Amino acid sequence: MRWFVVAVCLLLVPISGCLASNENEAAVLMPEFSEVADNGETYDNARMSGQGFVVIFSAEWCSSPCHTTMHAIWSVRPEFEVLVMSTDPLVEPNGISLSDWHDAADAHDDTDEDEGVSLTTYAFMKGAEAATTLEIDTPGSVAFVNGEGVVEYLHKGRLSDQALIEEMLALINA
Ligand SMILES: [Ca+2]
Repeated sequence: MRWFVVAVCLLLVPISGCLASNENEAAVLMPEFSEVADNGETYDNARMSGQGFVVIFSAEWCSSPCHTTMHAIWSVRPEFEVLVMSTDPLVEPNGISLSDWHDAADAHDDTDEDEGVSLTTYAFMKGAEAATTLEIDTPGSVAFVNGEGVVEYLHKGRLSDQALIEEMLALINA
């Protein structure tokens, strides 16, 4: 059966690129997005192209497992530019602004004596449409995207496995 499919593809290649599209059919692309983050800068696909990047799908009101995941990635790769997108379409849900949200995430590892780290290079923004397109309906998922915009790995739920984070950053050449 397979030879037959290949034969048909060969016949169609000049008009449809049949073989090429078959090879790529499993590729999931980072959806189109353009969002203003809490730092006032606009992030979109064009800005992020040519480099591997990480998107944490979270929400303003998600502390667990979201904050754990954010700090786990920071501990593996401090000062890496991570996009933190909210799956909640509401502007300032529960009165929480993007800046409030960033502050709360920074405070996750604070103790009485020590403020720990601050996620200074993380950009917090809305992203419900992108999340929906990727079929992410709950906060706490992480997308590892390569320089061509392909989602190489989509992790659902808490991500605190440092070896796995290292491996996926290598996968996207980040
Ligand atoms: Ca902190």
